[in-house]
Amino acid sequence: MQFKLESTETFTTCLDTDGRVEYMPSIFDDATSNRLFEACLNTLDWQPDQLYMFGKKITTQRKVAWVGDQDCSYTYSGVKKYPQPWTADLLWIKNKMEALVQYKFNSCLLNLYHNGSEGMGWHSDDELELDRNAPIVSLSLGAVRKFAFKHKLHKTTHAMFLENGSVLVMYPPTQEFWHHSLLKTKQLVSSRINLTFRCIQLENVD
Ligand SMILES: O=C(O)CCC(=O)C(=O)O
Ligand SMILES: [Mn+2]
Repeated sequence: MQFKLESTETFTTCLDTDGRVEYMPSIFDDATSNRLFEACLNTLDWQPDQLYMFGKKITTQRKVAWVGDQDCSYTYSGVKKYPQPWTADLLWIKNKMEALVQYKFNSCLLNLYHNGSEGMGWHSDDELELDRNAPIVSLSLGAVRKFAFKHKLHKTTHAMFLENGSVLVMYPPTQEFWHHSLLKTKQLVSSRINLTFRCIQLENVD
C-alpha cells in the first residue's frame, strides 16, 4: 500500500510552560488517514480497557490495542499488558513519527473510540516503565475530537481539536505538570483511532 505524507505542514506550539506540546494538523492527507484507520481497525486485536475507579473495576466501551517490541510489556491501572507484534502499516507509521521528532519508539498504545460517548478521563502518561526523557507522539485518525490539558497545580486548561491525520507531540516534562483528557461529546461523531508512540525503558521491565 502506498501512503502520502503531506510535507508542507509545520508544527504549532500549543503549550510551552512546564513542558511543551506541538501540533501538526495533517501529516497525512485524508485518503491516507482513512486507509490507515481501516488498516488499524481490521488488523489489530482490539480489547476493552479495564481500569479501577473508586476501587471498582471498570470495563470500557472504548477499545485498546497495545503494540510493540516483544519485550515491551506495560502495566497501567493495575493491569499488565503484553504487546501485539508490529504490523507493516504500524511500522511504516512509526518510521514517519520517528523521522518527525528524531526519537526512536518501541511501542504504541492504540485507542478506538466508537462514538462521542467514549473518551478518556484526566490522566498523565507517567507510568514507571515509560522513559521520562522521551516525547510521546499522538496520531489521530478518524473523527475530529476535543482534547484538553489541565495543569496539575494551578488547574489552567488548554483545549484543542485533534483532526484526522494530525500529530500532537508531548515533550518532557509535560506529563509531570499536566493532565490530559479526550473529552466526550453529545454531538454525533463517527469513530476515531488514536495512536500514541511511546518509549518503554527496558531495564525496568521484568
Ligand atoms: O485519544 C487521545 O487522543 C488520547 C489518548 C491518551 O491520552 C492515551 O492513550 O494515553
Ligand atoms: Mn494519555
